[in-house]
Amino acid sequence: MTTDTIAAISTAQGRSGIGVVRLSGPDARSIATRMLRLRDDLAPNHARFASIIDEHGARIDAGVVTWFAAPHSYTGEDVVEIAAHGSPVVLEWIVRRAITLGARAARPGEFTERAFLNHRIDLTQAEAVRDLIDAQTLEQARVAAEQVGGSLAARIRPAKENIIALIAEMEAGIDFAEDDIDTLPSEAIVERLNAVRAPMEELLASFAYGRVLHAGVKMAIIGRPNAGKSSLFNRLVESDRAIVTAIAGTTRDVVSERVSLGGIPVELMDTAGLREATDEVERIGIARSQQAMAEADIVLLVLDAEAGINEEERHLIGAMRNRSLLIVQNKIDLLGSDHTDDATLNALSESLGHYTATHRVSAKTGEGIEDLRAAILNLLRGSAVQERSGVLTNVRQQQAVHRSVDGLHRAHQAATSNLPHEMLLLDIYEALRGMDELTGETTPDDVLGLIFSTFCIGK
Ligand SMILES: Nc1nc2c(ncn2[C@@H]2O[C@H](COP(=O)(O)OP(=O)(O)OP(=O)(O)O)[C@@H](O)[C@H]2O)c(=O)[nH]1
Ligand SMILES: [Mg+2]
Repeated sequence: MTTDTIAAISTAQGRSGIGVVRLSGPDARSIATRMLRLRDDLAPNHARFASIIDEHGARIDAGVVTWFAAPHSYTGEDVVEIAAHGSPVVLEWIVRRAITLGARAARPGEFTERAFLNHRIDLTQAEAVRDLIDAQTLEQARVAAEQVGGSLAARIRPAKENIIALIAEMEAGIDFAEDDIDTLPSEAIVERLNAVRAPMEELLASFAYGRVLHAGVKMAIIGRPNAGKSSLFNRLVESDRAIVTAIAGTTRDVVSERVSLGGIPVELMDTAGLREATDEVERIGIARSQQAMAEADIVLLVLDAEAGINEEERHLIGAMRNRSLLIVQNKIDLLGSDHTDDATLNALSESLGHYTATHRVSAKTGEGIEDLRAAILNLLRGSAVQERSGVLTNVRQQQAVHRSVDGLHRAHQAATSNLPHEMLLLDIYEALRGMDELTGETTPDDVLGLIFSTFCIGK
């Protein structure tokens, strides 16, 4: 347990209706009461009206104060929250006053760090608190909220219990080998390792969705001039963000906008049409298009359905074989009413082989845009099913689970080659260590410090 008391403004910087200063630590309550005039004493989990007073008893503000008694608080320590009017001057004064009375200014994330150190939450829950605050889409928030509730730890719990049971039995077998206790047969060990490995591998696979959900993706819209890239871009971002004209070579620079697709943050980039540049500005613009294409996680190639496909586009498609590529045939409105059977379109689809799934849209009328959105979303999620409870959302978590799966894998090999149990145990311990690393039980202090330093002050 920590012995000092920390204080910080927990609400956002700037003016607001209400602002909250939070205190946590053994002296939280005594420090708070010395700057408050209360009609009724503080009581655990009860809000109290109070005047906030300076050292001479003069009133600075009035607010609502709540005391959460240890250990039933966010940090596990005594916590007092003073909700005053949201004036930065007042809130900063309250923190200064608390410091004068014996508190210390909290570091970023220190409240959550204390919650972790006091075993109120594990490391995945702490990370989820940060993710929840940082969420840019509702889907990110939902997944984070589940994780704050401990869904990730819950997901590995059965595997961890099984591993510990297996270790205990194997250790007993080694320790009492002379006392005639049966050592586990290799087949039984392999079977039990498999039972643990399967869910851990599934968890590892969840990172595909978690990463996309967490970090978002970049998507570049490319194609020849006048194909309708900017028009499509505007459709997808649902605003007239990029300039659209009938002049080929309208877009000269990369225009980007963040949108949420199915809750996944997507940075959409409209680019200059690819062709032989006619001047210096266009040359630079096209170089930037190439750059955007190289950086993008997904490339959306826009073809002009009426004009068909040219050699350059065919070449580009060939070069994108190992990338995530969506081919869009735009301007289908120009093909007449029965374009679903259009010979040019179908011929193109067939000629593309691997990419038969081209998407037919009209950026002008909006036809096909919803289907395109759905196709993009499918590609974003990849093979990963949309999982809500307990997905790995950062590289640290992924590496921890990786360590565990690697250990299980090696243990499996050792067991099938009948290596001595002492050797096998080393790998199984490694698997356990990976699990503990995920929840923070064996995470070194400097790593913890790094994690919590990415939090906001006051959380
Ligand atoms: N009929 C029809 N016209 C379209 C469609 N999409 C775009 N256009 C028109 O095609 C022309 C070029 O559209 P843009 O969106 O500027 O094309 P772009 O690919 O961004 O062109 P650059 O920026 O020059 O590379 C404009 O006149 C658009 O109105 C469509 O689906 N149907
Ligand atoms: Mg354009």
